[in-house]
Amino acid sequence: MAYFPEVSKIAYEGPTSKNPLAFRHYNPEEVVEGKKLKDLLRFTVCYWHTFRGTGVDPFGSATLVRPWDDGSNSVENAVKRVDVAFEFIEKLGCPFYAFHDRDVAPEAETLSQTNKNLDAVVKALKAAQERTGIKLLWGTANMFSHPRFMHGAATTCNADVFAFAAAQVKKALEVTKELGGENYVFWGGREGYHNLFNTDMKRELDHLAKFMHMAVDYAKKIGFTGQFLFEPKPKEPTKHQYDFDAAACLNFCRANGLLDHIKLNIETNHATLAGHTMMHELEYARIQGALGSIDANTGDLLLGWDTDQFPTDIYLTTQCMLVILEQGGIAPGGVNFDAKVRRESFDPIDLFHAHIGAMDAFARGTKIAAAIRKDGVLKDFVKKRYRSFDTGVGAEIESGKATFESLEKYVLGKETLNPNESGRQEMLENIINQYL
Ligand code: XLS
Ligand code: NI
Ligand code: NI
Repeated sequence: MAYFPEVSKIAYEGPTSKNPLAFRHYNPEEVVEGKKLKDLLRFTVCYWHTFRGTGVDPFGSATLVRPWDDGSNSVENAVKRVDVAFEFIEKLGCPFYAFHDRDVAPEAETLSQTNKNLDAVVKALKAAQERTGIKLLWGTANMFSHPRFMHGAATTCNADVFAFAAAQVKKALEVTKELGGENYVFWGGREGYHNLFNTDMKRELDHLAKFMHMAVDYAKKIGFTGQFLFEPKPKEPTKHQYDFDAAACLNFCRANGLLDHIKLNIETNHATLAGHTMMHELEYARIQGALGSIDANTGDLLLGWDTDQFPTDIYLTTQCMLVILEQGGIAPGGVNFDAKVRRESFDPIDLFHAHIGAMDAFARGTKIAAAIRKDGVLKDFVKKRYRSFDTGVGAEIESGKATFESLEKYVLGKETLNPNESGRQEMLENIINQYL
């Protein structure tokens, strides 16, 4: 049975194509910086927005038309959705998908029944993966929707809820392994707080560290060799999320001996909510060897919340790819479209338009970034800008030889300092525009 009968496999038709259901820039076989685009970008469809999104917002109910969904919480409905999802992902030509345990299978009254539901759907997912060759980029656990997690999961004040969360992640790791998932993600969910009058921050952070160590230990025990990813987000749902941004996450990992086990999953809309650009967050993670994967979406700068829109801005994707190409790719991570169609875009076919546009935007950004890198325009400028540290006193500073005394002596012995040079920001911005 075809759930998208009006769509056949989306083909690459080149930049002049007027067909809205074709790629203009994403040619999976095209080689950029030595890698096929499909292997470099590792595009991923995310199950929660694309197959569980309904279009609800705080002011209105569901709007999205999903004819295959009977609206029930049954396992049958969940298994049927697997067929829909894989037909969609296959027609789109996306090599990966990602999910939360609770998006793919319904939660029941008891944990044991919930696990059985999950097993039934995992069986269907596994068969669909084998049939289509589509792979799992990452799995994760939803520990924020159910009311039990109102105070958080690993940072809850209720030890029973902590235990439940641990059992849930144990199972999520098992199924991620079963499905050959290449990564496992921790996004904080409700790991944060609203008010310090009722919060023991120290205890909560210690518990979170214990929880993540337990996950790392259990993964080792069951032979799950995928990469762990920590996803920063500054706010929403809590006012203060502990995983605020890349810097906060890396500090947490470093302080708690987790740095060797965990990399970051950087999301565009979370970066901007934290008052950073995506490029800043990516570069901050990359220079510390911690850039693991990305949640590729975009926010709306006029709205102050996580709107999770599909990325279409070539300037943004170019900036992302400048950093990703610099680190030689993103594998075993990928470019996951943690994005949802607007509630006014309610037809199933809008899912295709959204993903095609985002994939094309990333493919174009990749080629633009590669051209910029090939000509060395930024690299050469930046290298030259710091050349005073290549020799003489600068080299002594960098090598650790210099001290306050030696630097004072150096300055006292000099008539005048070397003059500053222009940062040429506008010129560089103009040069980048020549490539767009
Ligand atoms: C929510 C997060 C979430 C994670 C996975 O804002 O982006 O979707 O990516 O739990
Ligand atoms: Ni995300
Ligand atoms: Ni998000």
